[in-house]
Amino acid sequence: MSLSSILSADAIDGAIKDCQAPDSFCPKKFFQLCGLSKKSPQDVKKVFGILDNDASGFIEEEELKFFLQRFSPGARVLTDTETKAFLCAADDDSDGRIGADEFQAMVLS
Ligand SMILES: [Ca+2]
Repeated sequence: MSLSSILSADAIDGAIKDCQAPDSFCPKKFFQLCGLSKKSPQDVKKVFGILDNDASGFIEEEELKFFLQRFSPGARVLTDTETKAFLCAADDDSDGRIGADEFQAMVLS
């Protein structure tokens, strides 16, 4: 399973280019630009599985840092500020990591 089977390469490129400058990443905007906001809950869950690199059932801060690189290997890593803001925005139960339900709620709401 890879992201390119769910999202179009052009949409991914566009979303990555939009946040090339450090600290310009906005998760909501990214999910819209790459087309994920319009996908089914099942597809969003598949994407979650790819982002959860160690298959722990959660996206931890260390994995979140490399968020853009899962979409495109040449993309930059997120800055600490972006990683923390992303985590805060999604982490409803404040356990310091993003669960599948939290990810889905963030992407689809
Ligand atoms: Ca994980």
